[in-house]
Amino acid sequence: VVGGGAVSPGELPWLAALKRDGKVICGATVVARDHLITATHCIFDNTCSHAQESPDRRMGCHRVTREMTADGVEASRLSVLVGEYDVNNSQQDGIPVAHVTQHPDFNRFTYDNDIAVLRLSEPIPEHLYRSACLPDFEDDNRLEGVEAIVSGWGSTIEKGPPSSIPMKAEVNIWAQEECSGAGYGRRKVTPRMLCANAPERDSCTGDSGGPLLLTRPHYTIVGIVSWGRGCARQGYPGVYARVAKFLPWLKVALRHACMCHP
Ligand code: 4AZ
Repeated sequence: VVGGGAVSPGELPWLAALKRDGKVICGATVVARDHLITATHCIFDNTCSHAQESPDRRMGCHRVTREMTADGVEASRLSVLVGEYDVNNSQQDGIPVAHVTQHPDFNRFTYDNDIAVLRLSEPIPEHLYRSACLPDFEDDNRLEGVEAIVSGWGSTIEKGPPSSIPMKAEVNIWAQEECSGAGYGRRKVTPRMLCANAPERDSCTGDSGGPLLLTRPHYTIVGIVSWGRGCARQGYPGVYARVAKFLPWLKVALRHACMCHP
């Protein structure tokens, strides 16, 4: 997060860090005692998922094992840190991910539909978390001009190192028409995305998969950090997966699990 401040311990108890092979790679959001939401691009293996890939690009691939989910991601390599503050001095390995549901229409070139659901191998201990709420609306206009909070362990300046403690910043959600006409030009902002920023404030590398939250009336996840040109560049807002567009899909992927208790 660029231009923000430090999150206090316990302040955002739905904020989680996603680890792959023991290394923090992304953020995630707790929405039930054993389910989190993140970005599909965090776990989509670009180098391996397509059979036509040239042999040299396949070099970096992990071997296909029985632990692979139907979507081609090895859930066994993933774990989440919940209730953790300084991820460089972590007291836990993280809770193992049992299953990954990537959005079936994720587009690895445009990042359209950049959302995934993680199911944990065991529930998160009660004292470590609270669930964020899901939106109860699907319409776009409701979010226009609204203030929201982005948070995560990502870089605090463009091309900078990740942060060891979570940072947060208040940003404003753009009108969708302005967003799709922003500086991105041919890089498309689809109806499944939303833009948010403020002067000198933005999400950044490493915040991907983490939440964009409304604070009122309850903490509600309206966006998932997805992409953008650089960080906090004028005319190039952060782009987020627009959670309200995925409610029917989410209900199924979450198996109607118990959600937030406002
Ligand atoms: C990234 O690389 C990334 N400024 C995330 C968010 C933004 C840019 C890049 C938005 O993960």
